[in-house]
Amino acid sequence: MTTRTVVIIPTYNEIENLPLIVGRVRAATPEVDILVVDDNSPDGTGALADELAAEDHHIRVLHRQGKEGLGAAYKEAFVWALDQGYTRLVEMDADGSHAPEQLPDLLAAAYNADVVLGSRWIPGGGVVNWPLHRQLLSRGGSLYSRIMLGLPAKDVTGGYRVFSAHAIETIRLETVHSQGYGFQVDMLWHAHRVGLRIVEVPITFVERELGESKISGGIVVEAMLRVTGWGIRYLPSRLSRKSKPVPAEAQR
Ligand SMILES: Nc1nc2c(ncn2[C@@H]2O[C@H](COP(=O)(O)OP(=O)(O)O)[C@@H](O)[C@H]2O)c(=O)[nH]1
Ligand SMILES: [Mg+2]
Repeated sequence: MTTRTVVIIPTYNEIENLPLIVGRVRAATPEVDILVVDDNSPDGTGALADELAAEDHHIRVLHRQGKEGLGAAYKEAFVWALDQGYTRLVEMDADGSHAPEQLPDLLAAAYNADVVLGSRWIPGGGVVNWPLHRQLLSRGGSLYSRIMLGLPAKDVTGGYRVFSAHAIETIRLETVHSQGYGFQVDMLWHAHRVGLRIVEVPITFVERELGESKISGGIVVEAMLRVTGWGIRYLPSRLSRKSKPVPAEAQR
């Protein structure tokens, strides 16, 4: 089967970053397509995306009604991408934190995995200019999720990932309910439970220089509460089956 790859870039008020990230992706991986998923950004990011798409047939745009969070944007984009026949679906932030120049490394790993996680917290990975409180949140959140859920990864909250179409189909998106960044943990938790092959590839995450972060306390609390709830709910079965994957049909 031919490999067809799409890089999905969710945007909310990223008008300064969008042309930069799109240009870098096109230069680093000319054969892949790009889907910008804009939540009706007040700063006009969506209109700019349309202009870029009009000049380059590798670029497509999905316009959503309003800001509903990263999870909702990605879910709609995944459905679109499967429908279009893409075989590999990449998640990438618009703000330059995920270097397109490292995408070939992730795509190479995708030949032997269903889910490739760009990882800051394995040897060779790291962060640049990221405030200490964000590093602690990321490391702490990853550690907590590993303990509570038995997730087989060091960086569980990252948003630089490659999923095979098979992975997205097997995960069953209608069972993934997290809206904010907890979505990333949720996807990984689903992937793990259905027994998909997950690998981590080191990345260097560079904090944005333009625009503003959309993270909020509410997003962090949502993720924490969900992880705690899942951990408690699934602890008995984890203990009894020592982390044997649960078949897709058994998921709720
Ligand atoms: N479509 C869409 N994109 C979003 C939303 N929230 C965040 N993003 C995008 O998700 C990516 C990561 O967001 P960012 O604010 O940089 O998060 P941080 O890196 O964790 O501080 C960026 O490309 C944002 O524009 C949303 O509600 N809808
Ligand atoms: Mg960012």
